[in-house]
Amino acid sequence: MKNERTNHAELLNWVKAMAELCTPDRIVWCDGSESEKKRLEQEAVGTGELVELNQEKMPGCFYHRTAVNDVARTEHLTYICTSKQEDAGPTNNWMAPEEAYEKARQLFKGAMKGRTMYVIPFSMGPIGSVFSKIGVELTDSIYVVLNMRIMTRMGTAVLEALGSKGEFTKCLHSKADLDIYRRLILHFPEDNTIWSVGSGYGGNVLLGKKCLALRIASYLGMKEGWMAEHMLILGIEKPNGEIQYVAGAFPSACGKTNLAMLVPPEGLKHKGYRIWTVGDDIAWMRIGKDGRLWAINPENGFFGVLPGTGPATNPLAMETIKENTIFTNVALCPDGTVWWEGKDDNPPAEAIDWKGDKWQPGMKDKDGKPVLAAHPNSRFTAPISQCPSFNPKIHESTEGVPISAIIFGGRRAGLVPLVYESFNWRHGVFVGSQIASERTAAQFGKQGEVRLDPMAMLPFCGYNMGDYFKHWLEMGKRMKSQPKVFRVNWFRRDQNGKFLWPGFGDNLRVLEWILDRSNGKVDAVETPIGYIPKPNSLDLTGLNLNPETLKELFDIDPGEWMPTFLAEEEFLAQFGSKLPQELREDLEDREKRFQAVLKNKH
Ligand code: TSX
Ligand code: MN
Repeated sequence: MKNERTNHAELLNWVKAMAELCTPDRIVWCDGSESEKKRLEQEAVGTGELVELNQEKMPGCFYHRTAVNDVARTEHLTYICTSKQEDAGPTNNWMAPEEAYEKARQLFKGAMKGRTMYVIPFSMGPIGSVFSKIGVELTDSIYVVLNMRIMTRMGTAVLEALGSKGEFTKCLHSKADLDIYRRLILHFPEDNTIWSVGSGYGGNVLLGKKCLALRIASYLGMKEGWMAEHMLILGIEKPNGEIQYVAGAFPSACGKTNLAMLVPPEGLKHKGYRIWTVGDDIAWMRIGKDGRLWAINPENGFFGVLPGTGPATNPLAMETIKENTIFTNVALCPDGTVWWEGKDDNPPAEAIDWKGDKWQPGMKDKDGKPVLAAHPNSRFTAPISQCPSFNPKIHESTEGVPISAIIFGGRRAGLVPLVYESFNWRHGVFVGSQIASERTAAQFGKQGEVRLDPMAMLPFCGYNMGDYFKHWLEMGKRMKSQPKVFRVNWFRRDQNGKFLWPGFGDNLRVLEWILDRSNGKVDAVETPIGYIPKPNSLDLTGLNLNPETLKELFDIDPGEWMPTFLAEEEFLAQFGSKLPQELREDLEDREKRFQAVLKNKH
C-alpha cells in the first residue's frame, strides 16, 4: 500500500489487512483539518446520522441519537484477551486471543461494505510528551471521527510524530449491524490492539478513552512503571499564584465532572482561590525526576453526562457546551435546540425524545412512570479548551503537574465520613480498595445496593486487579515523596434522608483541609479508619451548618463499620495469591483498631 501521508510500513500493512477484512468501499485518512470536519458534518447531516442544531443559538453544535439498545458501555460484552486467564483476573471477562480474534473476524467480515473506512491517527496526551501514547482508530462511523476529533489530538501531526517506526495502539471499530448479539469490545493488551464491533455508543467506540487510556494503558503502566487511573485532576491556585493539584477517583454518578469544574462558594470568595480544570475522567501519572508523582490528562475534551447538568450544579459545563458540541441522546426541541432533565425548569412544550418519539412534559408510560426526554446516560462531547477554567499552559505541558493529594470517593448514605486521611501510602491503597458506591435510580439494578469498585477502576483495569494493587504499592515505594491519600463522601444523609453536606462548590472547604494536611499545616484527629479534621479545622464561613450536623458528618460507628468488613474481605479474597500481603495485614489491622475502640467503650 502506498501513501503520501506516512511511510510507516507496519501501519500501512495493518490498514490494508483490516480493509481486506471489512471491505469498505473506500479508505479516507483523516488529517484533522477544519475543512475535513465541515465536510464530514455535512455528509452525516445528509444521511441523518447527525442533525444540525440551531446555528444561531448553538454555533457548531450537532445532535445524534444512538440505537435504543446501544446507550451505555456493555460490560458483559467487554473482554480482556490475554494468553493466560490469570492475567485478566477474576473481575474481568476473559477470552483467549485466538478465539476472540476468530469470533470478531466473523463479525467484521464485510461489515464496512458500502461504507467508508476512516483512518484516525490520534495522540492521548500532548504530542511528543513522555506521557503520551499514539493510537490509530479505523472506523466506519463519522460520529466516531467527529467525537475523536474533540476527545483527542487527531490528524496529520500525529502521523508525523509516529514517524516510520513508532509504536501505536491498533484500534479497529465497526458499527456493523449494531446488533447487541453481535457486539464485542475486545482488548488484546499483549498485541496493543483493540477491536470493537456492533456498537455506536461512545464508551464502546471512542477507543482512545476507556479502551486505550484506561484498559490498555493500565496494562502498559504496570509493565512500564507508571499509572493510568480513572481520575479527575484539578488545580487550586492561591492568590500568591501557587497552584496545587489534586487527583480524584470516583465511581460513576458521583459528580466527577462537577468536581473538576468546581466554582468556589460565596463564603470562601475572600480567600481568592482560582480553580483550574485539568481533566474530568482520566489521569496518567509518572514519577518525576524529583521523586514526586506527576500527572497529565491524556484527553482533549469532555464526554460528559447531561441529565442533572445545569447552571446550579455545573455552570462551567454549561459554558463549555455553548458551541462546537455534539449532543447524544437528549431531546430535540422544535427550535433546533436541545433539552435534558436538569438543564433548567423550562422543558419545551413539545419535543422529540431521545428515542425519536413525540414528547411532552408530564408524559407517563403504561406503568405510570414519567417518560424521560433525555436518556439518563445522554452525553455532551465538547473541547476542553472551551471550559472557562481551562488553562492552555497546563494542558500542553509535556511534564504534567505534580500531584499533592489523591482523593477517593463514593456515594454512601451512611458509614463514610465527609473526609478522612489514610495513615500512609500503603494504607491509602487499602482505602482505595474499599471504594464503593450505591446505585442510583439512573443505573441498572437494585437501587441503593452497594457495590465495591476499587479505585473506581473495576470496569477499566486491563489486567488482574491483584497485580494492580501490587503495582500501586510498588509505585509508592519508588516515590521519594508520595501524595497524601484521602477518602471523601459528599453524599451522607440524616435519618430523614436529607443530605448532610451541601456539596458542589462547598467541597472546596474539604479540598482546603486536604491541602493543609498535605502541606503539614494542620493537626488532625486519629480514628480507627484514619485522620479526620479537628472540630475547627474546616473553614465553614457562610455555611450555617449546625454543630449537630457536623458531628453526624464525621461520626464513625463501629456498629456500622464492622459488618461491612466481610464483603470487603470476600472481595479481596477472590484474588487469591495475587492479593498483596500488605492488604491482608491492613484488613487485620483495621479490625484490631475497631476492637480496641469497642474495648475502651466498655
Ligand atoms: O456532583 C455532585 N457533587 C460534587 C460537586 C462538585 N453532586 C451531584 C451528583 C450527581 C452526579 C452532588 N449531589 C453533590 C456533590 O458534592 N452533593 C450532592 C447531594 C446534594 C444535592 C442537593 C443539595 C445538597 C446535596 N442541596 C440542595 O438541593 C439545596
Ligand atoms: Mn469515567
